[in-house]
Amino acid sequence: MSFTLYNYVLSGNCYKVRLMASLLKVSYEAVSVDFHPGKAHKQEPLLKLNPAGTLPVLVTADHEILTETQAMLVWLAQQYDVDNTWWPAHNQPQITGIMQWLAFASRLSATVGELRLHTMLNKPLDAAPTRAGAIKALRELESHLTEQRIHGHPWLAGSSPTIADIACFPYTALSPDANIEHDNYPAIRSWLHAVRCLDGFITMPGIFELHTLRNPAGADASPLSDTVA
Ligand SMILES: N[C@@H](CCC(=O)N[C@@H](CS)C(=O)NCC(=O)O)C(=O)O
Repeated sequence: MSFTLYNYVLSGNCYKVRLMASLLKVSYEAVSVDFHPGKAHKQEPLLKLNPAGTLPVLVTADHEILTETQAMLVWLAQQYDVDNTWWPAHNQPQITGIMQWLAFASRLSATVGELRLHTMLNKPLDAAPTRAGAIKALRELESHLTEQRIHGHPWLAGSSPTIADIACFPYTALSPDANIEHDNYPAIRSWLHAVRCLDGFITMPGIFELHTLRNPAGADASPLSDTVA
C-alpha cells in the first residue's frame, strides 16, 4: 500500500484526502477511527501519531507521519501526479496562489467545519462569531470565483484544477450541514459543479452525486456554464 489514512467518514478534512487520492487514482489503506461518539482521536494510540488529537492522519510507506490536511494534499500531488498539474511546482506564481487558498481552506475548516460539528454532533462552540466567520469566508470565495469567471477560469488558482480546489471544496460544499445554504453564492455553485465533474470525483455523506444533478437530456454542463449544483 502507498499510505495509510486514519479516517472518519463524516470528516470533511479526511474527505479531502480521500477525494485527492481518488482523482489521482491512488489506492491506500483506510483505518476507520471512532471519532464520534468514541473520541478515539483524543486517545492512544492515535494521540501518539498526532498529539494535536485531530484527523486525518496520514502515514507514508516510509513511516513519515503527516497531520495537516493541506500538507497531505501537497504530498499526494508530489508523489502521484505524473503531469504536475495539481501542484505545478515549476510555476511559482501559480504555486503562490495555491498556497493562499490552502491557508484559506484552514479558515473554512475552522469556521464552516467547526460550525458543522456544532450543528451535527453538538460540539461546544460560540456559534455566532463562528457563523459570522464562515459567511465572511464564503463571501470572499464567491468574490474571487466571480473574478476568475470573468477571466474565463472556473478554478481557484489558474486555468486548471489544483489542490487549492480540492482543499476548499469539502467545507464549502458541506456548509448546508451548518445551516448555511448556497443560494446567495452563484459563482460558488458553478465551481462546486465543476469540481463534481472531475474524472475520479467521489462523494461523502452530505455531498450529492453528480448523476442526480444532470439535466434530463443527460448533457453534462461545461465548467463555465451556469448549470448549478
Ligand atoms: N489542522 C488540522 C485540523 C483538522 C481538523 O480540525 N480535523 C477535525 C475533524 S474534520 C478534528 O479532528 N477535530 C478534532 C476535534 O474536533 O476534536 C488539519 O488541517 O488537518
